[in-house]
Amino acid sequence: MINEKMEKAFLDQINKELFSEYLYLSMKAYFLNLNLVGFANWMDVQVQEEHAHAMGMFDYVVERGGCVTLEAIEKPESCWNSPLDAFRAVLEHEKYVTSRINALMDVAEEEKDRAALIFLNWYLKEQVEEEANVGGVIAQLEMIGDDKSGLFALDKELATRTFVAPVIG
Ligand code: OFO
Repeated sequence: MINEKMEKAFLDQINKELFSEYLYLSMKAYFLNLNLVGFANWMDVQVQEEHAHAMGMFDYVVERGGCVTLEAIEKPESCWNSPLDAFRAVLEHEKYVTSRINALMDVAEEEKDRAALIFLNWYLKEQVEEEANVGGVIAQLEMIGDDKSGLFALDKELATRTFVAPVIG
């Protein structure tokens, strides 16, 4: 059974994951408005991933006998200055999420909740992957600069990203 402190920490993180889903949905709209459908597809996959992350924790809390109380989701930004600006915001956000996962693991350590630590390992590895992925797109956007054909080529590449439901835990 999950204790109250761990339950609260997990619920807080579920809210953060749902905010991530919301943020990337907002970015999807931004890219659709720019007619960059490949970038929008990349964000759509991100939306589905974040939903899966939230639901993974939701299922975990329920499985451990906890009670899920959902809080309001913060309003995300809706405008960015450029694709590069948006992706830099993604990286900043993912770094923040990584820090929150680490904080959640700190609580699990304090509470000697080893099952939670094992479960959260998956999320930590996922954060390493997410930051690397986003960093890769940022590097390409920096190389492209103002070159429209480069942006078009990258849009085509990002259109190929597909969602694969993660096996969490
Ligand atoms: Fe849930 O990994 Fe991004 O935020």
